[in-house]
Amino acid sequence: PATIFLKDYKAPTFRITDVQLTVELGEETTRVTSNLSFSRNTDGGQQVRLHGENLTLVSLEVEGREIPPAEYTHTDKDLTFLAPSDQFTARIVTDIRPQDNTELEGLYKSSGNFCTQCEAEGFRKITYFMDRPDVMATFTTTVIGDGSKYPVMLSNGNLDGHGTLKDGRQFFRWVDPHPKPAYLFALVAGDLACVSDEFVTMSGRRIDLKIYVEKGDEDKCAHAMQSLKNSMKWDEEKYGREYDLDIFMIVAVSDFNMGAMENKGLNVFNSKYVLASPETATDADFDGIESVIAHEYFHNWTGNRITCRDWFQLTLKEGLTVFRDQQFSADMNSAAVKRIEDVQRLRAAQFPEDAGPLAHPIQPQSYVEINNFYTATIYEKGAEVIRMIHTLLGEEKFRKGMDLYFDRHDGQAVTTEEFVAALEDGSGVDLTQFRRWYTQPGTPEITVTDQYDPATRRYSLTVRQDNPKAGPKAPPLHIPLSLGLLDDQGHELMEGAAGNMLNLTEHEQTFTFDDIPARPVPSLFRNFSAPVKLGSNPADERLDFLFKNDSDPFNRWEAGQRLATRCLLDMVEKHDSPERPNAPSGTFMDAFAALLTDEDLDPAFRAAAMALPGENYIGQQMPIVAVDAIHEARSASMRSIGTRFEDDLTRIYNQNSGQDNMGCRRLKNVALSYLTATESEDHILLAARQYREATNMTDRVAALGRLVDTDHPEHDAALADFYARWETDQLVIDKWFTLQAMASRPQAMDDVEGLLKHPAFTLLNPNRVRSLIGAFAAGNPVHFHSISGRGYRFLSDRIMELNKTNPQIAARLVSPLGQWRRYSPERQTLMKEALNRILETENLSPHVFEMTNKSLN
Ligand code: HT7
Ligand code: ZN
Repeated sequence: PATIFLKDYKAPTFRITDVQLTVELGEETTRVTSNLSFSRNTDGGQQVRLHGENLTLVSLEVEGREIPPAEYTHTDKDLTFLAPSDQFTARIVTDIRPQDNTELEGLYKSSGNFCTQCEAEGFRKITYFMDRPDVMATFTTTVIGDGSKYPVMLSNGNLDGHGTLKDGRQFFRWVDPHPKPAYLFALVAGDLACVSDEFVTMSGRRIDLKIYVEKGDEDKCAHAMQSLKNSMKWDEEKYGREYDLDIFMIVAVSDFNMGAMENKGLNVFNSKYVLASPETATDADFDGIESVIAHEYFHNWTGNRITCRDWFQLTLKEGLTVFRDQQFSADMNSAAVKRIEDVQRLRAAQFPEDAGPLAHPIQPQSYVEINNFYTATIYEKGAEVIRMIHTLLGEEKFRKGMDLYFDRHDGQAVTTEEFVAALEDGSGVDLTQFRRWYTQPGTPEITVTDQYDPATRRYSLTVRQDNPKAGPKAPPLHIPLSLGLLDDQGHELMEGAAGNMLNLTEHEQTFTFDDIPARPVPSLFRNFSAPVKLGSNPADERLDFLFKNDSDPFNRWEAGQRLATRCLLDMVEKHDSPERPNAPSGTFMDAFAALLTDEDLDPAFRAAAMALPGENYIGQQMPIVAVDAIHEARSASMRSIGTRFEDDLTRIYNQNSGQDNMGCRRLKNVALSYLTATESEDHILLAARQYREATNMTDRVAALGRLVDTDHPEHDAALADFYARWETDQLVIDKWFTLQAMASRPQAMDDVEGLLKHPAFTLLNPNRVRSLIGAFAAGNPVHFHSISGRGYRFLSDRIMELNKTNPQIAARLVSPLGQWRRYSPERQTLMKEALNRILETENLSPHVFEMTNKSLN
């Protein structure tokens, strides 16, 4: 397959300025009639090339004249003809078969309803078009079909009319006055229920809000609707952005490749990010819904009104919008806990990506298949880059820069360079060096040494940055280092508890601080002020001190995690030696003990601080991941903490039971995880009781998760009960698959293979694939990396099967195998064997080819 390069970007010769689309829905054939208005954009000849895939061309007319086949060229990828003049119209009729579309891109069917997914290049599977984001047109869409089967017919914009045609078919006409690229087109038709509300904008306009769901799910939309209203209000208050149509619609579908899609005025959502009730969704699900609803809504300005010039600019809209949704969730909930979760996510997905064969800058230079570039780097690292701009400019100047960006580029398709220039011009802050973040891959590694001279009362910090992935000659990045200095009582030594912001711009730089009465303890990169790895490892005593005293909650949590990581790594290192410890160090245990009695802490923060780092994270700290030793060290630590602090943990468990509060539930369930780790009968029965008596899904799933890892009779009983109880709720059954996919008990691999044959399992539903196969590969290190190679074969077999029906989803499963360099030689061989098997598959899609081929590098 061909590689596409950023350097080859050329503006289109012609633009399409208006689209009049008629879609006649059929059970066999769906007919799409497209009336296009073209106008010249650049010099460059008369040739017009339209993208098109899996289409049957019925007819082509230009300026009202039917064009005979001799006058156009037609391949399986495009349609080319000559423009008669600088401005002209064309009418193209095509037939498609949405009912056969298992790739879930273009127009397809989900649970009997029609829906679309056009980002990135799906519109070309509906009709011939200049399917590139810098071609922006107004759209009028008429949907026609059988009103008894599809009473609801939706598209982008405002409703302009509906009725019945002479032949009895129903039609709905939608007009979207805002020019948009084709990737934001959407169409939905089906027998759906609707939940309505309204929002009055800051200028007093009344907006209809509609959430469409399958019948019977109406009672699970309240949280999504409230999140939408909160998002609309927040964007007005924080960024001065008002909604711009008369109606905002969300449709929940059960077959969806990603989380959701920001189509103009008609967002299509994976039902996982809409439907929730306390009985069926966990607290984490509720948070996920809030942030995804906000994310898609915020795209209306950062993505839709101002879009990307080309797909190399994807982070322009995605990084910025993730940053905005993170800010929103931080404002709605605990900002500290939100920041911890965002950093955990970055470290879990983006850091390995940036250190492995699939590393790329947030603005890539080339790609084979754009769908493979919806990555943690583009999204999560992209958001960190915007956050650093926010930190460097400060709240007020950042807002000025954003205001200028919106004013200057409204209605345009732009580059990240234009974004940074607007931020620079609006704020007056020079971002010349900062721009390197857009083109350098890799996670910078920071080493810090400090010195204190009591005679001069001068303290100095020498900070060094290296980025091995970017190569030894890579120029230094501009890195904001938020710093606090604490005295031996834990008091801040510098103005303002938020600390000082240092600008690290050289490879190595020394910062000095005068009038420091005694050697301070530095608190570095407060609130995780830059997406870097801190190499230097302070002594346990210093970490313990920061854990107990730092006023920055992120760094307080971080110090605890570092202390825990150090202990766990020590246990791993001594795993095969006679002095193998079976518990974390005394310093860690004392710090943990302090948490158990600190009632002043926010319960959610306390829960986050009490949780041990996960096995994958511990593995990331080792040059070669010692899979089994890590698992044993972590399990032994859980067990020893549970045994040593049984009374305190039981007290915390009891105190926080029966409270209708997310933080309390989280804290209680962390306590339960330590208690059950002891494997004592009493605590297993406690989990079983919690499972049975739970009044919400958070508690039920937390308890089931504990039972799934045991051989106790309650294991089978609870799993059977859960399935029987929720058999008809697909989102809940996904949880049932995931819990089993992540179990570490010895027979878990047999269980996972057996689940493939379960009647509820299907490779055609992406949520189900993620719930079993994705969860196994990413969340079950012991079995996935089993030295038998069974886990790798299991994954590669599924990728090869999925390659035939849904290449996007297949390709997304490849990356765990790409981490082979981080494992022992035996595992490396097996992982590469699995990758090579995939590469030898017949009819390999470009999606899977690109991911597999790069993963072997
Ligand atoms: N902008 C949306 C991306 C998306 C997508 C991309 C590829 C294939 C399917 C997809 N569905 C949605 C989602 C977002 O970031 O908001
Ligand atoms: Zn997005």
